Amino acid sequence: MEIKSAVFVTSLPRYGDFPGRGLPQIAVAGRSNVGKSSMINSLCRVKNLAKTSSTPGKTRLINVFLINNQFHLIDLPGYGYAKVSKKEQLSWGRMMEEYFAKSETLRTTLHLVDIRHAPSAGDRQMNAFLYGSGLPFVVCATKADKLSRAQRGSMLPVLARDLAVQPWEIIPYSSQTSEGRDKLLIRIAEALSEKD
Ligand SMILES: Nc1nc2c(ncn2[C@@H]2O[C@H](COP(=O)(O)OP(=O)(O)OP(=O)(O)O)[C@@H](O)[C@H]2O)c(=O)[nH]1
Ligand SMILES: [Mg+2]
Repeated sequence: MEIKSAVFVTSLPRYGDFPGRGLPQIAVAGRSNVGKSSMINSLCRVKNLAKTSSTPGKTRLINVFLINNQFHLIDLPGYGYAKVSKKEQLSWGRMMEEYFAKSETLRTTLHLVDIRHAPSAGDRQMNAFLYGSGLPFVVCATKADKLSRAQRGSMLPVLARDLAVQPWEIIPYSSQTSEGRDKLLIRIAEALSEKD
């Protein structure tokens, strides 16, 4: 699959308000600052399509992008950002619950984890939630450019063990070098064609 067009559609404080339900969806989930928005930009090859920031907690809304007039790419707000209040954490939780409950056309979730670190408690919770809901997902290990081959070789089994997937199922990804982009586009195309 090649991405020929990518446009921003809307930012939603509540998924229930989204009028564009119906098209298939691919969601991007992960800790704050893990590289969700950067991955969307590098996948689509559009520089500032999704807003990125070195300050975690930038994406507080569900951002929707329309790709190839064919499917919606959903940039979900990140979890695990220490500086958010209890109230904000609760509202994040409700937002995500509503999203996963109502996104009938969700084909797969790209679960992003940082390749440099063992999964956080939030990563493991997200993973348990995806497993528990029977939702298909793809683990992408972001910021792959920051590790050497040898360091990677020792991290992938750790990620695989903690997230209960096989090491070879994980896609190492770098928004800076586009490593993993072709592989991920193939997985997305597969996910989109599965129920068509
Ligand atoms: N070296 C490197 N840096 C990256 C990569 N992906 C993201 N970053 C950096 O990580 C920081 C966070 O990236 P974002 O894409 O904004 O992260 P996010 O997951 O969308 O964060 P929130 O919206 O806060 O949840 C930015 O400073 C990016 O430049 C990558 O593949 N390699
Ligand atoms: Mg973001």
